Amino acid sequence: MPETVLKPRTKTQPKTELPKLYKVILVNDDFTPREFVVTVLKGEFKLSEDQAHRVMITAHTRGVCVVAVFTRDVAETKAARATDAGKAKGYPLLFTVEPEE
Ligand code: TYC
Repeated sequence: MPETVLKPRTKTQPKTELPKLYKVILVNDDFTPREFVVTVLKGEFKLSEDQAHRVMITAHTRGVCVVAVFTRDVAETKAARATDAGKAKGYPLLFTVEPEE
């Protein structure tokens, strides 16, 4: 009697690696005006007035605040543009980038 060959029931999923994500972090300082920080957060990260204000206050009181998470290129470009916006006005405003755990 010929053996019955069973087809495996599981479908093989194509392996598409998810891109690693990076956090953009806002760092507090004693000089940049609060309203300017809010303006940069709204302009560069498309946060609402309310979101931008909360992020700014969190960085102001705790020292740092995660603004948003992006792929590496986008995170680095946005952090650099936002930091440069402060530099252009003579402020030490700083955005850094960290890989997500
Ligand atoms: N600490 C600043 C001030 O009192 C405001 C500020 C908040 C600056 C957050 C930077 O990431 C920052 N004017």
